[in-house]
Amino acid sequence: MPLEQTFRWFGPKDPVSLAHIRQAGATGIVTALHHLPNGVVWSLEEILTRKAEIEKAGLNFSVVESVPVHEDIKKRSGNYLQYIENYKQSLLNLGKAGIDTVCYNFMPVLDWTRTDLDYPLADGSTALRFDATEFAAFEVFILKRKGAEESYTETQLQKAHTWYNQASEAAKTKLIRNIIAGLPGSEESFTVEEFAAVLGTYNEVGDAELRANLYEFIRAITPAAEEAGINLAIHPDDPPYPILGLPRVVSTESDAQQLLAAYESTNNGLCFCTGSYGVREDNDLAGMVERLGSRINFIHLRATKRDAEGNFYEADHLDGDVDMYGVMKGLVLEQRKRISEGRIDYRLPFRPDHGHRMLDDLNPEKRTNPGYTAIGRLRGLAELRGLELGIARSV
Ligand code: DNO
Repeated sequence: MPLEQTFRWFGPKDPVSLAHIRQAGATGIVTALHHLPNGVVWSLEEILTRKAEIEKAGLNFSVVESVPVHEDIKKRSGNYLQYIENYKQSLLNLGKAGIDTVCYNFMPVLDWTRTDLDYPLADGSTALRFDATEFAAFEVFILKRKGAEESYTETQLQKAHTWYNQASEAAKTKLIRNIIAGLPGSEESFTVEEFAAVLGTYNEVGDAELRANLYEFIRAITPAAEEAGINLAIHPDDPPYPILGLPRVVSTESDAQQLLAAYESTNNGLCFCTGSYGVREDNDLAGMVERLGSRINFIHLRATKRDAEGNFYEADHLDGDVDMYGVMKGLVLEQRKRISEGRIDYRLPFRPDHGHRMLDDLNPEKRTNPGYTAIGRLRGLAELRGLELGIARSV
């Protein structure tokens, strides 16, 4: 049996329709109630309405990505106790609706971060990219974050300064927008002033505090997930290291092991995002699947290509630095193991994460979500599906 092939869908406003997703060959939908503000309870009624819409198109509501975690929970401040109760209630309601997988992340303030959303590749398509120099220019010279210089070497600062001096106003505005105006699926968006103020609210929350808050959160919600029959899947940090002076605690294999140990249950599991973990050279992805496989509840497959200066871009799904063969082989074996052990969670939903802007999507008139074009992801899914079939037939 193949791993479950899924596609992310941003709801009725997504320019990529459910009908098109079905033609891409995916059977499962990954989505969220994006119209609800962060922190509120997802009502059974709203969940069922969305589910019916998906099923009407001949697809399954496979994974929720994400039920967002309120900033108060990450900081254990303000109304965090209430927000945790709300979170548990949303899980119970999702369980009642028959949903069994929920993704979330615990990144302070910003979800995924890129500097360039249309980086031209040699073949004429465009990709998402993270440019370390531009990011440094943003935080040191535009945001003027206190102490930001300390995260950079003299050479990096010089390069950032040169970029800042030479870039046009339009380029600067675009950079700001790319970083803080919210990428698809992000839960928040900010102006520069708002952003500086929000960063300040983390002054007292360092690595140790954020870790403790995450593990407390996991211990609080996993019993509700067990009751609801829901497998939780925490998405790693993207990029997988601290940025903007904010702590990041889901970036490495050791981080993953610690959070899994905080509550031993298959309901407390991982979203194995090869694109995020794969930005770090010290993350051995195929080895991680072998060692952590029994706790992987959801999978994002994508390959980044990094360089020595800390830049990376999103390469083709089977290209880049990720050993996609090794990862896929590990997943195929994990699924067989689950079936032989009688586990019910052997679907192992994966989605082609992001895709290039290519072919018809390069038309400037056409509205697309950065990273979430139909065509680029369709190519990714097609390649991954073929890789899986080849492996499954030969092992
Ligand atoms: C980006 C996504 C993230 C992810 C969240 C999960 O493309 O992988 O936005 O959905 O971090 O909570």
